[in-house]
Amino acid sequence: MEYITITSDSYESCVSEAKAKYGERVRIHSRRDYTVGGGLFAKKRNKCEIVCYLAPEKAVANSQNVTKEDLKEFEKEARTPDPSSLTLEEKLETNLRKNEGEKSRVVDALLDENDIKGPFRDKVLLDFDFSVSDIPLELSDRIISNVSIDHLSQAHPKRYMVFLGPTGSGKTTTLAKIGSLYKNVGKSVAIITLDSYRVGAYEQVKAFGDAFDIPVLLVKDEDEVILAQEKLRGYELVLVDTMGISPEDGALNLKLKGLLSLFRSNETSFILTLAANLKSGDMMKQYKSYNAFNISSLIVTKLDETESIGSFLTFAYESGKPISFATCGQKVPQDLKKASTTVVLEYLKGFGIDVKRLAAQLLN
Ligand SMILES: Nc1nc2c(ncn2[C@@H]2O[C@H](COP(=O)(O)OP(=O)(O)OP(=O)(O)O)[C@@H](O)[C@H]2O)c(=O)[nH]1
Ligand SMILES: [Mg+2]
Repeated sequence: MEYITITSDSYESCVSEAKAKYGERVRIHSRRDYTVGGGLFAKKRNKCEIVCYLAPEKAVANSQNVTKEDLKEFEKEARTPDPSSLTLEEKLETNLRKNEGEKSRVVDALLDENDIKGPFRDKVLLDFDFSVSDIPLELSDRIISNVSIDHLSQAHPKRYMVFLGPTGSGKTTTLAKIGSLYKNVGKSVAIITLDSYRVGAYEQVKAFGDAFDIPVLLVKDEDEVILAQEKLRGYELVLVDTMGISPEDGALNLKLKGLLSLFRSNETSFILTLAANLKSGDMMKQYKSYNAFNISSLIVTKLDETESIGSFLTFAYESGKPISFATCGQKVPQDLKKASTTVVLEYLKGFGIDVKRLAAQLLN
């Protein structure tokens, strides 16, 4: 049997078109309602698609002497009731079921595409209201309302900010960007680096310090930490760079812990810096290996090297820690963003949310 698909703006216009083209033999096999366009600015449009087939001529002309084949056709037809014969409640019920199936597929696809998994996905989907007209908007709203942003430490950073994280995650580069950011708003900023291990580490951070007129002190042991703290007593913000360590390197871990224990906890924030292109499970492993430092917030780096911020959001939710900054490139100091819901929205994929346009509209 040949099936014909007709698409239009409403069910009624689909049926009119089918009847005009194929006459009284046309039977509706199925119907699908959906929307196109949308996002924050583009208006959504309702569309309807029907799949029809033509009943055999003899079955229409002569309902007596029906063959088994005819009966099968009529049974098939009977399972797909003619929508014009349904009550309003039945119609609503049928549409609702079809729409919910369709909408939950859209939700799953968006969450999969953004690598949003585990407890975070469950939380986002808890009591999800599939009756809303704009599913991507509802979903993005639920995602951002379950993301914790550390606005307080952005506005009032503690005196010591310690940058922790695996090798190459972007600690030193991000520290330089943040140093420049606070210097530009009038804070006196200094840097202490504990990284006397990697060749060129001091030269790298010193070059950033020189570029932004920020003093840099290299400390190698616990006595030097105390001396550096005394020397920098007059500075409002002291950024502390650390060496990237692997969780397996017990000796270096111990050394770092010893040095960092000299920073008083009430005036120090320990920040974990992780690259966005890691899988959420690997981020969690890293987080656990730094847990002894009492991490207070998270920085996500290298957003420019990944498709979506979803893995990081999945991890951040599981860790229970807020996000303070995000970086999106190698340029110092430009490629730094204070974490915000706008940044999160900007890096969600496939939601059709034009954040740049939104920002431009808000500014006008
Ligand atoms: N694409 C991209 N690269 C970045 C970003 N942040 C840092 N990088 C690059 O990542 C590399 C490592 O950055 P570092 O700041 O040296 O990383 P680190 O964590 O201090 O590394 P170690 O001190 O060796 O542990 C450098 O080439 C940076 O330019 C970012 O947001 N995007
Ligand atoms: Mg470094």
